[in-house]
Amino acid sequence: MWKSIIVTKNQIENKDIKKIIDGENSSIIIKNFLKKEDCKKIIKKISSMNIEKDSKKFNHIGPFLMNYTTKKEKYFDNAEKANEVFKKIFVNVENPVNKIKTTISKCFPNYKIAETKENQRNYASCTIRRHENGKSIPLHKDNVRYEGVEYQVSKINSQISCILHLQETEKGGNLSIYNKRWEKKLEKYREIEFGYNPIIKENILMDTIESKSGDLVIINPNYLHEVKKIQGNSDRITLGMFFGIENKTKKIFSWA
Ligand SMILES: O=C(O)CCC(=O)C(=O)O
Ligand SMILES: [Fe+2]
Repeated sequence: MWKSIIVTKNQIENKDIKKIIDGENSSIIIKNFLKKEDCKKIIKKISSMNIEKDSKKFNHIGPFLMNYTTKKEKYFDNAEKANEVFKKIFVNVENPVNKIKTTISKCFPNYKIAETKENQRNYASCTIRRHENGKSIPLHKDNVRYEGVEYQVSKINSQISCILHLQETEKGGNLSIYNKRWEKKLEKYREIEFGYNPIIKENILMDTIESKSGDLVIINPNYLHEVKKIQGNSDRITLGMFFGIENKTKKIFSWA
Protein backbone atom coordinates (compact mmCIF):
# COMPACT_ATOMS: atom_id res chain seq x y z
CA MET A 1 0.00 0.00 0.00
CA TRP A 2 1.16 3.47 -0.86
CA LYS A 3 -1.14 5.95 0.80
CA SER A 4 -1.47 9.53 1.95
CA ILE A 5 -1.27 10.75 5.50
CA ILE A 6 -4.32 12.86 6.34
CA VAL A 7 -3.73 15.44 9.05
CA THR A 8 -4.86 18.87 10.19
CA LYS A 9 -2.51 21.83 10.04
CA ASN A 10 -2.04 21.67 13.80
CA GLN A 11 -1.31 17.94 13.81
CA ILE A 12 1.34 17.77 11.11
CA GLU A 13 4.74 16.80 12.50
CA ASN A 14 8.29 16.30 11.35
CA LYS A 15 7.78 12.52 11.20
CA ASP A 16 5.03 12.97 8.59
CA ILE A 17 7.36 14.95 6.35
CA LYS A 18 10.09 12.39 6.93
CA LYS A 19 7.72 9.65 5.74
CA ILE A 20 7.14 11.34 2.40
CA ILE A 21 10.81 12.19 2.00
CA ASP A 22 11.65 8.50 2.57
CA GLY A 23 8.77 7.32 0.37
CA GLU A 24 6.91 5.44 3.11
CA ASN A 25 3.76 7.36 2.20
CA SER A 26 2.64 8.95 -1.05
CA SER A 27 1.72 12.37 0.31
CA ILE A 28 0.34 14.45 3.15
CA ILE A 29 -3.11 15.98 2.75
CA ILE A 30 -4.30 18.79 4.99
CA LYS A 31 -8.03 18.99 4.30
CA ASN A 32 -9.58 22.48 4.29
CA PHE A 33 -6.22 24.14 4.84
CA LEU A 34 -7.62 27.32 3.34
CA LYS A 35 -11.28 28.24 3.80
CA LYS A 36 -13.36 27.74 0.66
CA GLU A 37 -14.42 31.40 0.95
CA ASP A 38 -10.80 32.50 0.81
CA CYS A 39 -10.17 30.29 -2.24
CA LYS A 40 -13.12 31.98 -3.93
CA LYS A 41 -11.90 35.45 -2.99
CA ILE A 42 -8.50 34.67 -4.53
CA ILE A 43 -10.04 33.37 -7.76
CA LYS A 44 -12.34 36.38 -7.98
CA LYS A 45 -9.43 38.75 -7.48
CA ILE A 46 -7.36 37.00 -10.17
CA SER A 47 -10.26 37.23 -12.61
CA SER A 48 -10.69 40.95 -11.94
CA MET A 49 -7.01 41.73 -12.60
CA ASN A 50 -5.43 41.84 -15.99
CA ILE A 51 -2.49 39.55 -15.31
CA GLU A 52 0.15 38.76 -17.85
CA LYS A 53 0.73 35.02 -18.28
CA ASP A 54 4.24 33.81 -17.61
CA SER A 55 4.51 32.30 -21.08
CA LYS A 56 2.33 31.75 -24.11
CA LYS A 57 2.50 28.06 -23.54
CA PHE A 58 1.39 27.83 -19.91
CA ASN A 59 -1.44 29.46 -18.07
CA HIS A 60 0.75 30.27 -15.06
CA ILE A 61 1.11 33.34 -12.89
CA GLY A 62 4.72 33.69 -11.83
CA PRO A 63 7.87 32.13 -13.27
CA PHE A 64 8.52 28.45 -12.59
CA LEU A 65 12.24 27.95 -12.02
CA MET A 66 12.37 24.70 -13.98
CA ASN A 67 11.32 26.63 -17.09
CA TYR A 68 14.24 29.03 -16.57
CA THR A 69 17.13 26.66 -15.91
CA THR A 70 19.35 28.53 -18.34
CA LYS A 71 17.73 31.98 -18.09
CA LYS A 72 18.62 32.99 -14.58
CA GLU A 73 18.45 36.79 -14.98
CA LYS A 74 15.07 36.53 -16.63
CA TYR A 75 13.82 34.28 -13.84
CA PHE A 76 14.70 36.87 -11.17
CA ASP A 77 13.25 39.75 -13.25
CA ASN A 78 9.97 37.91 -13.64
CA ALA A 79 9.99 36.75 -10.00
CA GLU A 80 10.19 40.37 -8.85
CA LYS A 81 7.20 41.34 -10.97
CA ALA A 82 5.22 38.25 -9.95
CA ASN A 83 5.81 38.81 -6.22
CA GLU A 84 4.18 42.25 -6.58
CA VAL A 85 1.22 40.66 -8.38
CA PHE A 86 0.86 38.02 -5.62
CA LYS A 87 0.75 40.76 -2.98
CA LYS A 88 -2.20 42.31 -4.80
CA ILE A 89 -3.94 38.97 -5.28
CA PHE A 90 -3.77 38.21 -1.54
CA VAL A 91 -4.81 41.63 -0.14
CA ASN A 92 -8.19 40.52 1.17
CA VAL A 93 -7.25 37.12 2.57
CA GLU A 94 -4.84 35.51 4.97
CA ASN A 95 -1.73 35.20 2.77
CA PRO A 96 -1.68 31.50 1.76
CA VAL A 97 2.08 31.53 1.05
CA ASN A 98 2.81 32.69 4.61
CA LYS A 99 0.31 30.21 5.98
CA ILE A 100 2.04 27.32 4.17
CA LYS A 101 5.46 28.57 5.35
CA THR A 102 4.28 28.71 8.97
CA THR A 103 2.88 25.19 8.76
CA ILE A 104 6.07 23.73 7.28
CA SER A 105 8.39 25.61 9.64
CA LYS A 106 6.48 24.26 12.67
CA CYS A 107 7.54 20.78 11.55
CA PHE A 108 11.20 21.82 11.80
CA PRO A 109 11.52 23.48 15.22
CA ASN A 110 15.33 23.49 15.06
CA TYR A 111 15.50 24.97 11.60
CA LYS A 112 15.27 28.55 10.44
CA ILE A 113 13.15 29.60 7.47
CA ALA A 114 15.64 31.68 5.53
CA GLU A 115 14.76 34.43 3.06
CA THR A 116 15.45 32.84 -0.27
CA LYS A 117 17.68 35.32 -2.04
CA GLU A 118 20.41 35.13 -4.61
CA ASN A 119 22.62 38.17 -5.23
CA GLN A 120 20.05 40.18 -3.26
CA ARG A 121 17.29 39.04 -5.56
CA ASN A 122 14.16 37.17 -4.45
CA TYR A 123 12.90 33.91 -5.82
CA ALA A 124 9.24 33.73 -6.85
CA SER A 125 7.17 33.05 -3.75
CA CYS A 126 4.76 30.68 -5.55
CA THR A 127 3.16 29.94 -8.92
CA ILE A 128 -0.55 29.89 -9.61
CA ARG A 129 -1.49 27.45 -12.36
CA ARG A 130 -4.78 27.26 -14.19
CA HIS A 131 -5.52 24.13 -16.21
CA GLU A 132 -8.60 23.94 -18.39
CA ASN A 133 -10.79 21.15 -19.72
CA GLY A 134 -8.65 18.70 -21.70
CA LYS A 135 -5.33 19.73 -20.13
CA SER A 136 -3.07 17.38 -18.19
CA ILE A 137 0.48 17.37 -16.82
CA PRO A 138 2.64 14.50 -18.15
CA LEU A 139 4.58 12.08 -15.98
CA HIS A 140 7.56 13.90 -14.45
CA LYS A 141 9.64 14.59 -11.36
CA ASP A 142 10.93 17.85 -9.91
CA ASN A 143 14.46 17.78 -8.58
CA VAL A 144 16.22 21.10 -8.25
CA ARG A 145 19.46 19.41 -7.19
CA TYR A 146 19.63 17.87 -10.61
CA GLU A 147 17.88 20.41 -12.80
CA GLY A 148 18.60 23.71 -11.14
CA VAL A 149 22.37 23.51 -10.64
CA GLU A 150 22.78 27.17 -11.64
CA TYR A 151 20.73 28.22 -8.63
CA GLN A 152 21.63 28.44 -4.92
CA VAL A 153 18.50 26.51 -3.94
CA SER A 154 19.96 23.42 -5.60
CA LYS A 155 22.38 23.00 -2.66
CA ILE A 156 19.79 21.34 -0.44
CA ASN A 157 19.37 17.85 0.99
CA SER A 158 15.64 17.33 0.41
CA GLN A 159 12.88 18.98 -1.55
CA ILE A 160 9.14 18.90 -0.95
CA SER A 161 6.33 20.32 -3.05
CA CYS A 162 3.19 21.95 -1.60
CA ILE A 163 0.10 22.25 -3.78
CA LEU A 164 -2.81 24.30 -2.51
CA HIS A 165 -6.02 23.64 -4.43
CA LEU A 166 -7.81 26.94 -5.07
CA GLN A 167 -10.48 25.62 -7.43
CA GLU A 168 -11.53 22.02 -7.95
CA THR A 169 -12.54 20.35 -11.17
CA GLU A 170 -15.99 18.96 -11.92
CA LYS A 171 -14.32 15.75 -12.96
CA GLY A 172 -10.79 14.53 -13.67
CA GLY A 173 -7.57 16.36 -12.90
CA ASN A 174 -6.48 13.91 -10.21
CA LEU A 175 -2.84 13.81 -9.22
CA SER A 176 -1.30 10.35 -9.60
CA ILE A 177 1.88 9.74 -7.66
CA TYR A 178 3.90 6.58 -8.26
CA ASN A 179 6.01 4.69 -5.77
CA LYS A 180 9.06 5.18 -7.91
CA ARG A 181 11.84 7.54 -7.01
CA TRP A 182 13.55 9.21 -9.92
CA GLU A 183 17.13 8.17 -10.57
CA LYS A 184 19.59 9.17 -13.22
CA LYS A 185 19.22 5.99 -15.21
CA LEU A 186 15.62 6.99 -16.01
CA GLU A 187 16.91 9.89 -18.11
CA LYS A 188 16.98 7.60 -21.13
CA TYR A 189 13.15 7.62 -21.01
CA ARG A 190 13.02 11.41 -21.19
CA GLU A 191 10.45 12.80 -23.65
CA ILE A 192 11.50 15.61 -26.01
CA GLU A 193 9.15 18.29 -24.66
CA PHE A 194 8.77 17.43 -21.01
CA GLY A 195 8.60 14.46 -18.66
CA TYR A 196 9.10 10.75 -19.18
CA ASN A 197 7.79 7.91 -21.30
CA PRO A 198 4.78 6.36 -19.51
CA ILE A 199 6.27 2.85 -19.73
CA ILE A 200 8.31 3.58 -16.62
CA LYS A 201 5.15 3.73 -14.48
CA GLU A 202 3.96 0.28 -15.54
CA ASN A 203 3.38 -2.11 -12.62
CA ILE A 204 4.30 0.55 -10.09
CA LEU A 205 2.08 1.21 -7.06
CA MET A 206 0.19 4.47 -7.45
CA ASP A 207 -1.89 6.74 -5.28
CA THR A 208 -4.57 9.13 -6.52
CA ILE A 209 -5.21 12.53 -4.99
CA GLU A 210 -8.38 14.36 -5.97
CA SER A 211 -8.66 18.06 -6.67
CA LYS A 212 -10.63 19.52 -3.73
CA SER A 213 -10.57 23.23 -3.11
CA GLY A 214 -8.98 24.31 0.13
CA ASP A 215 -6.83 21.17 0.45
CA LEU A 216 -3.07 21.39 0.80
CA VAL A 217 -1.22 18.45 -0.72
CA ILE A 218 2.44 17.85 0.14
CA ILE A 219 4.55 15.42 -1.90
CA ASN A 220 8.14 14.46 -2.46
CA PRO A 221 8.36 15.63 -6.09
CA ASN A 222 11.30 13.33 -6.79
CA TYR A 223 8.71 10.53 -6.99
CA LEU A 224 7.18 10.32 -10.46
CA HIS A 225 3.85 12.09 -10.73
CA GLU A 226 1.34 13.35 -13.28
CA VAL A 227 -1.99 15.17 -13.41
CA LYS A 228 -4.73 13.39 -15.33
CA LYS A 229 -6.86 15.12 -17.91
CA ILE A 230 -9.23 17.78 -16.57
CA GLN A 231 -12.87 17.23 -17.57
CA GLY A 232 -15.82 19.56 -17.30
CA ASN A 233 -16.17 23.31 -17.09
CA SER A 234 -14.35 24.10 -13.89
CA ASP A 235 -10.63 24.89 -14.33
CA ARG A 236 -8.16 23.24 -11.97
CA ILE A 237 -6.46 26.14 -10.19
CA THR A 238 -3.60 25.53 -7.78
CA LEU A 239 -0.95 27.47 -5.93
CA GLY A 240 2.36 25.64 -5.89
CA MET A 241 5.58 26.17 -3.99
CA PHE A 242 8.66 24.12 -3.18
CA PHE A 243 10.61 23.87 0.05
CA GLY A 244 14.24 22.88 0.31
CA ILE A 245 15.74 21.54 3.51
CA GLU A 246 19.43 22.07 4.16
CA ASN A 247 20.66 19.93 7.03
CA LYS A 248 24.14 21.34 7.50
CA THR A 249 22.98 24.92 8.07
CA LYS A 250 19.58 23.89 9.46
CA LYS A 251 17.81 26.14 7.01
CA ILE A 252 14.63 25.84 5.01
CA PHE A 253 14.16 27.72 1.74
CA SER A 254 11.04 28.17 -0.35
CA TRP A 255 10.68 29.07 -4.02
CA ALA A 256 8.65 28.33 -7.10
O1 LIG B 1 -0.85 20.17 -9.49
C1 LIG B 1 -0.47 19.14 -8.95
O2 LIG B 1 -1.25 18.40 -8.32
C2 LIG B 1 0.95 18.71 -9.02
C3 LIG B 1 1.85 19.76 -9.51
C4 LIG B 1 3.28 19.27 -9.57
O3 LIG B 1 3.68 18.69 -10.52
C5 LIG B 1 4.16 19.49 -8.41
O4 LIG B 1 3.74 20.10 -7.41
O5 LIG B 1 5.32 19.07 -8.46
FE1 LIG C 1 5.71 18.25 -10.32
